[in-house]
Amino acid sequence: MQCICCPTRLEKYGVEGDDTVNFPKDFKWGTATASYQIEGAAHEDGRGESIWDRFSRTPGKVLNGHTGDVACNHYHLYKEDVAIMKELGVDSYRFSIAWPRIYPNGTGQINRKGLDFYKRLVEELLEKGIEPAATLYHWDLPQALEDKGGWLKRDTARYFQDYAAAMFRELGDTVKQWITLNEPWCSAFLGYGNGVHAPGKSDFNSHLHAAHHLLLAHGLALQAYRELNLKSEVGITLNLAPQYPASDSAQDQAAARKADGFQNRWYLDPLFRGFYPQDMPEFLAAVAPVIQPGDFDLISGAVDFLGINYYSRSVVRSDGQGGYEALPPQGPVTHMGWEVYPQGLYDLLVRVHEDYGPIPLYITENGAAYPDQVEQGRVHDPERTAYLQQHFAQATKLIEAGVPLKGFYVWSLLDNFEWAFGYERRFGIVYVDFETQERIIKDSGRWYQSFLKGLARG
Ligand code: IFM
Repeated sequence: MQCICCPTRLEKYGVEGDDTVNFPKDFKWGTATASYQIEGAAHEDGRGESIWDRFSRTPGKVLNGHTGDVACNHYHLYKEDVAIMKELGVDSYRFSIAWPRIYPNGTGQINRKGLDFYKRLVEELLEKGIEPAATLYHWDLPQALEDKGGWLKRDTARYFQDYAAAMFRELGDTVKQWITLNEPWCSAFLGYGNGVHAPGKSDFNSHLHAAHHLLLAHGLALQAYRELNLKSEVGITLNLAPQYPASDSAQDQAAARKADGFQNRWYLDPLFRGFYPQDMPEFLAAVAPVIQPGDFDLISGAVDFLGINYYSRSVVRSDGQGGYEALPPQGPVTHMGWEVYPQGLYDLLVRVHEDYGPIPLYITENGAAYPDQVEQGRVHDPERTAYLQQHFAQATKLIEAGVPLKGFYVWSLLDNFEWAFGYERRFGIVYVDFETQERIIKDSGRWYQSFLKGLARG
């Protein structure tokens, strides 16, 4: 790895014990968002219904009955938002494309007006010197496809390939990084396993069918991408969380291994080894009926990078019956109730690198929700700043340890629709007043800005 380093002291930002920050000059610093969480304009320019439109309208599913109808109105305010990113000084912006804006029914004719929005966004970003990084699927499946069975059906993976291929053709290398799927574990388990996310189905075994079809969709999209010989990069983003055993006992160690199988290896193994974890017999039996010859060749096609979303860890112990249970958080928590555990980022990426690498890695999401308030036009969020500082410090340790970490995207640029929590959980480094759509850069955003100013970048 080329390492023309710029020493910047995180110490001066109050991170104890962390010395010199050695970020390569070409390290990408960014912020991330997702279509349904920020765009709004749910009924404009021919956009079709997504599973989140339907789900958020189902009583009791989303806190306070919030929906993404308006969200941050980014569809109309994208220029203002790109200007904020420019002011912050980020290199790259990770956004997602809403499939139902492109294909209102999931398939068929492209809705040019929907596509034009992303063309305008990409153009604006490039004009401001910010690299576009686009995720093709961040959970907003067209409802029309869900009506045909959604991710429980193999056809959905084929429709996704068509949609992905169209986006590769239309936007091509203007997007510097393509991410096929965001967090397939969430789409599969939260959507079809326990039903806390759209489409709200709950059947443990069939969620593994959804997971398989999502992985297949990734593989098919990758195949379409390679056929076009594009010069940008393509990868996938997983939400991974290290699972630590509560004790040294053999039972707790086995429990942690199981939890790791469920959360991490069920996705990492097929992607990078070409098969599901063999130590998970119940899972293997459940998924067997939907696997077809050739699936794993597609799923394990070579990617240019792996995106990892890291927020927290779990500490697990044996439940005494061959299963496992998570202990309550062992330290300070964010507004989501997630433990703040920066060391987990280091442990996780070292492990992924050792077990599945070498593969370039990006942290495609990291950030924290806190109950922010506006005081005299300012938002003081020292906990979020500390959270970011501590995780950036782990990123430097990773680089020093030789892990090929290429970039870091803060989640999120804006406060936004936090899924089942509606607008009650604020992750932004930019505050959004959802009544007036006013944006206020929070202290954490200002900190990020001055951190970026201090770096020598190439
Ligand atoms: O808001 C989400 C995002 O959509 C996916 N990753 C986790 C974030 C925080 O919950």
